[in-house]
Amino acid sequence: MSEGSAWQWQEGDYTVTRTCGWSPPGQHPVGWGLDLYVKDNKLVRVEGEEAQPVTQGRLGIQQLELPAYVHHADRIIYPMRRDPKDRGRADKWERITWDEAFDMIVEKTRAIQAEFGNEAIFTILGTGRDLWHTVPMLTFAAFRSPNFFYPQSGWSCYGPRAAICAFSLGAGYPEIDFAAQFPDRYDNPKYTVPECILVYGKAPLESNPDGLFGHSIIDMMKRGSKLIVVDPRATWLATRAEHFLQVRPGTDAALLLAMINVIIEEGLYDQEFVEKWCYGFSELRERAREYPPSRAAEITWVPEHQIIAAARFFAASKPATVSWGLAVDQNPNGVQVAHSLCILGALTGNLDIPGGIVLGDMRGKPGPWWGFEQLPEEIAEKRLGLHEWPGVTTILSTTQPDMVLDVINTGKPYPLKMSFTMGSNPLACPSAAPQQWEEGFKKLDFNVVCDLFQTPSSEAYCDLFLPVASYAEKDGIVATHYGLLVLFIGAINKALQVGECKSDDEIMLELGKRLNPEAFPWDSVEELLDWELEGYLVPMTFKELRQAGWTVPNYEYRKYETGSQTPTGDPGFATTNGRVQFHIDVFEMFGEDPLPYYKEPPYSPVSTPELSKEYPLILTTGARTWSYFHSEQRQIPRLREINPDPLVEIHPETAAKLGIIDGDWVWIENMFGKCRQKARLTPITMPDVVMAQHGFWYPEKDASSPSLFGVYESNINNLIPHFVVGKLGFGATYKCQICKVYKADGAPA
Ligand SMILES: Nc1nc2c(c(=O)[nH]1)N[C@H]1C(S)=C(S)[C@@H](COP(=O)(O)OP(=O)(O)OC[C@H]3O[C@@H](n4cnc5c(=O)[nH]c(N)nc54)[C@H](O)[C@@H]3O)O[C@H]1N2
Ligand SMILES: Nc1nc2c(c(=O)[nH]1)N[C@H]1C(S)=C(S)[C@@H](COP(=O)(O)OP(=O)(O)OC[C@H]3O[C@@H](n4cnc5c(=O)[nH]c(N)nc54)[C@H](O)[C@@H]3O)O[C@H]1N2
Ligand SMILES: [Mo]
Repeated sequence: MSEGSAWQWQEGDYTVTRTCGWSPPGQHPVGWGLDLYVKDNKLVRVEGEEAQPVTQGRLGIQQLELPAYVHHADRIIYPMRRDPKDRGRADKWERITWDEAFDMIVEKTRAIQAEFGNEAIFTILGTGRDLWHTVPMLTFAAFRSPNFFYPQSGWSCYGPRAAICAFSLGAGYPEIDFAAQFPDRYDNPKYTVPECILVYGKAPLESNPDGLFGHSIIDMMKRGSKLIVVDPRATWLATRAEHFLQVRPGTDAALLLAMINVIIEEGLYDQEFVEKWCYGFSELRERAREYPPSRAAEITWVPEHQIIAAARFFAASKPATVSWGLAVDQNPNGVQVAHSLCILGALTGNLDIPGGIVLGDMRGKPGPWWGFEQLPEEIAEKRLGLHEWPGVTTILSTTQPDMVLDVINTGKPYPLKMSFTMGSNPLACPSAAPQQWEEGFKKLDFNVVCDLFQTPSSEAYCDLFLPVASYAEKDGIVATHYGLLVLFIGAINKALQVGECKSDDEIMLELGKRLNPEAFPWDSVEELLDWELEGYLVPMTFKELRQAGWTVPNYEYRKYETGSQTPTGDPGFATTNGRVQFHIDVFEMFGEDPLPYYKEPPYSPVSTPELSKEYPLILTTGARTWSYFHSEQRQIPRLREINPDPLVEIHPETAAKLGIIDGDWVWIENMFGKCRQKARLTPITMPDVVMAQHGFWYPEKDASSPSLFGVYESNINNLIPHFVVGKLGFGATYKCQICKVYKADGAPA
């Protein structure tokens, strides 16, 4: 500990460590600037670090509760083992040493590899915590298996947006320009405040997703930005928007195609940009003609005049920008929604201009592909979904998730035998039809879980539990958009040690050295982080970064003009023909329509009118809450107090018809399953739409099977079917289902 260093110093009895938050506990890579106060190896207090240029000392309640999380009595702080015959028995865990744990993994890995091949091992990671290089390295370079995935049906988060953006824009990730890349932020002379921000199916104040500090939208509103919000719920931002389009869930592609129609037919597009940089304009115009605003109004329930006014407003604003969210992905028609949003940005000439849509370039080394070169070609060829789901597997290094469950069940094209879960709680949170997944995991010979707490998933299927360090207990790097669009890079600095916990990177490195030492030349996490910084094209070592605290890259606008957008250095976009593709050529090869189109949700009053008689309400799920990150933090008292029960939002008129009052426990049910949540009456949702929270389990309940902390009692994913996804394998029905709601006898037992 270097007294008085820039990142760690003494203040009275406290050692203060300056750091940038990422995970665990989960949050996305905003890089919250924090000062951690530690006394006698106890984290006592967290302060916002005002010098961090993006968050400027502002924190959320989850960051403030870090001490309660780090020192929680339920944390698992030693490796633990359990006989596979005792899966589901919480009383059967036995403490072991790290050496025993690593030896066990090596032994099982070798045995499975010898009998069934490397591909019989697969790894799972959850949402974008700082594992997007760790798990691929572990999979490809340590286990030398081609199979890793993120276990949400239809890969319904971020991946679809990133992939479609790569296909149509040849870019990393498009984000609103909130001046994160300038140390002096909005005052930088290169920057322009957007005139219009289109907030699309996103709740950024609560979610701060993927590198966007949500509160910056309010900073920009204070500087004059006006909003268009498209959401079925009248969110806080929607009520302050110039245009609020209250859309029927799952119908977004029709709405956007109508906006594109208005912009083209009224000649409001940027002709010069389109002629010079875009491809497929005339086909797009023809397609958009199929969606006049009158037709879109019928489909989406948004009045025609509002669609026209919003389209005109967006096109007239310069710069205008788009902040698109999870509702784009959690929809089997989501590829077309994503494509339409990329088109909207390009058509109006807002790509990579100050205050417009900033773009990640394609020159770095994206974390998800790290270690991939270690796979022998004949093994890489065996990646599940490589041929069946090329839309997923061409741009992303993972498998198609739903397919994995089918392969476990059928053993075809080859048997799967071992899983390694890092940073996911599949049964409580991401997986559709979670009980089917539980059965699937239980068929495997050996399951490893790396987590901080026992979860419903680990109790259900884990045989070897590896205890993980929180971000207060490790060194690491925060890079916005996982390196796909680096606007800010921060150092995570270790402030204390809890039990024998290790960081995910330490676990990966130690296992890698044992399983395939040639591919793991780094002797410390610090060396690994130096290599990671190189991958992000940051000319700094980790030591230098931590001394500086953070760095912002030398961001360049209009990279397509200079050649910085493409790996080859050629001007243009990194697509098959160097242009923004309104017509995505490769989709034809994948059997998909190359132009965006609207398709009704698989279950809706229009597509399944018979079912809708029984299940008359439209169900959307998972709008983010202040207090929780997915299935985490239910055991943190102050966070639980804010949102003690799982809530389903119901419009008061609908509730009155159903005889439901605020605070009643209700059943939410459809043809796939049911669960119990507490009614929250609110006019923010539409009368025909209910919104149910996701990820709820009860750490205070029985950990053993069949309760598994009551994981199925309030689990909204009981109602989401397995493998009902879009044509390219992306998008499921998490935000566009149908259901009925009726009063329950009371709370779950
Ligand atoms: N119905 C419905 N379901 C949804 C959603 C929805 O909107 N509606 N949202 C979906 C989305 S977008 C996502 S991304 C998924 C998320 O799904 P998951 O990523 O699986 O998220 P969690 O359930 O929080 O599981 C994370 C687990 O990893 C542990 N953990 C946290 N950080 C770390 C870390 O850094 N390392 C390790 N080793 N462990 C860690 C936590 O303790 C927790 O048990 O959920 C999806 N589920
Ligand atoms: N506090 C907190 N922050 C988080 C997370 C968390 O669990 N908790 N999870 C993280 C993760 S992994 C993700 S992916 C992000 C997601 O964060 P966001 O992208 O902000 O997504 P959501 O909050 O799920 O939903 C955003 C909005 O979409 C609306 N919506 C629902 N259905 C539809 C629809 O069909 N069409 C349209 N246009 N809108 C719809 C909802 O009403 C909601 O207001 O948040 C991240 N940040
Ligand atoms: Mo997500």
